[in-house]
Amino acid sequence: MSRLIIVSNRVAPISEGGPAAGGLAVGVYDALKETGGMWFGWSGDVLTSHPEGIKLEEHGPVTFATIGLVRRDYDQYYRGFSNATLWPAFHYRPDLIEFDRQEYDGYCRVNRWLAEQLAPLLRPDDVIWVHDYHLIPFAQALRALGVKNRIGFFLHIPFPAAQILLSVPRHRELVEALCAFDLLGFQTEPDLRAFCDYIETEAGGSLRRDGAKPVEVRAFGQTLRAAAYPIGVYPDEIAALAKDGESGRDVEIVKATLHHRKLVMSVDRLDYSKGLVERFRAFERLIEHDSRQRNNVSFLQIAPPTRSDVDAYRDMRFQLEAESGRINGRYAELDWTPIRYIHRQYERPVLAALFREAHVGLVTPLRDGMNLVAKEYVSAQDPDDPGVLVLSQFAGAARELTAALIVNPLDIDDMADALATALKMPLDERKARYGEMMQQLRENNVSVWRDNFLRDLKAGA
Ligand code: ADQ
Repeated sequence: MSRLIIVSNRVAPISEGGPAAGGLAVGVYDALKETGGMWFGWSGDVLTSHPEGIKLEEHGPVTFATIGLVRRDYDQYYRGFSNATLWPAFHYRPDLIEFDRQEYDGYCRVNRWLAEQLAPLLRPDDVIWVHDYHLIPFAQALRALGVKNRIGFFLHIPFPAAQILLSVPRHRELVEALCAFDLLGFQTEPDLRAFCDYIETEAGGSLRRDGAKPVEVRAFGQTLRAAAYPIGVYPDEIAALAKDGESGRDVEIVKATLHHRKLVMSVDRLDYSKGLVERFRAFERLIEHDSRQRNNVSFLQIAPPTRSDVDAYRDMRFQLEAESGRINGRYAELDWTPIRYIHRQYERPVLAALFREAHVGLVTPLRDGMNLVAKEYVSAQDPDDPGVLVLSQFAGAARELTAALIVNPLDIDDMADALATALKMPLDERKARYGEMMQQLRENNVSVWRDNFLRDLKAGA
């Protein structure tokens, strides 16, 4: 059996291969354990001088291969082009794009350097699966080194409409680099369509569709295939974690401080794509318009800061702190704080147990490739008394979780109305919506995502 080689910007710590880990880490690690193989990527360390070489750690049939980055590489490849240019552009925020030619050069240079580190470790029949926007030029870099293996790419974030992508300088080079992969995977059909549209209208390429099979793409002298593979979770494992955590300390504290009030809950990385300001205002609108909700419902937002060395993230953090302070100042009572806004990471079992306590999961990104929190919230519910998911139409997950209350995250009233509907939804309706979504989550769990992608990647050989 050929080995699987996973390449991603960060390598999940080995502890994340356990039951407490996220869907992606577990799904990918399971596949690695089956076939044997390697997970290669940045160690997360920022070094003062170039590393001696790759650090290899064997765990059964899986090798973890990691390497540090020097400060300049980190600044240009990771903080710069990946997170200050590609991330905003791909999340439909051209107004936030910062472009610097040296950062772009650094991005390409680090991709080439990473490819040079990996190439000597490869065997001829290895299958290589590269993840996410940090590594768009990776296949091109491997091909330049003579690597002939099958190489697939999965984009975890949205692929933007052609008119947005045109605002990224060097967009054509990026799409040409994508065409060096054998298979491209996107989260949803609209992402796939956006890519295909660019190929036809901007790259002068052509497409061939054959039923449900991946689309065949011809562009830049290459032939490759592309399809949508929505990423999932393991819903039953999350349900078990949530149930086990019911009597945990954190859950007890939340329950005790709620005093039987209802709980609306959100969990996100602190990112401008997640729509947090609009969400705070929607909660404010709910308590502003319906005074009976005051003192009857609390909103818990858990959002650990990320990428705080990128300006747009710092600005957003200040804005959110000001908004939550303003709303709490306006409505709080001696024994009630409307918004609890917490900047920290929680263990997955604790999050799952808190999701189970929450009457409403409020997941309203302005754009999101998929959004696993929406899937985790539904999975964690008590089947006999499930909560209600309020979900943005712009999360990839909205295409599958159609039994959620779907909202436009820019329409504050729409979100406030959905919150009011969710908070008073009768048990029968909650159960019916939950049942429909759980069935969908079980049918398309993270193994299905991974197996479909790897089947198509190998089938083209
Ligand atoms: P993210 O943008 O990070 O992922 P998401 O899909 O919600 O967004 O996944 C985040 C993961 O981190 C979830 O498993 C969540 O439980 C966890 N998490 C978030 N906040 C946390 C906290 N405070 N403490 C602990 N854990 C927390 C990118 C894309 C998404 C896509 C995923 C997977 O942006 O659109 O769904 O990859 O493909």
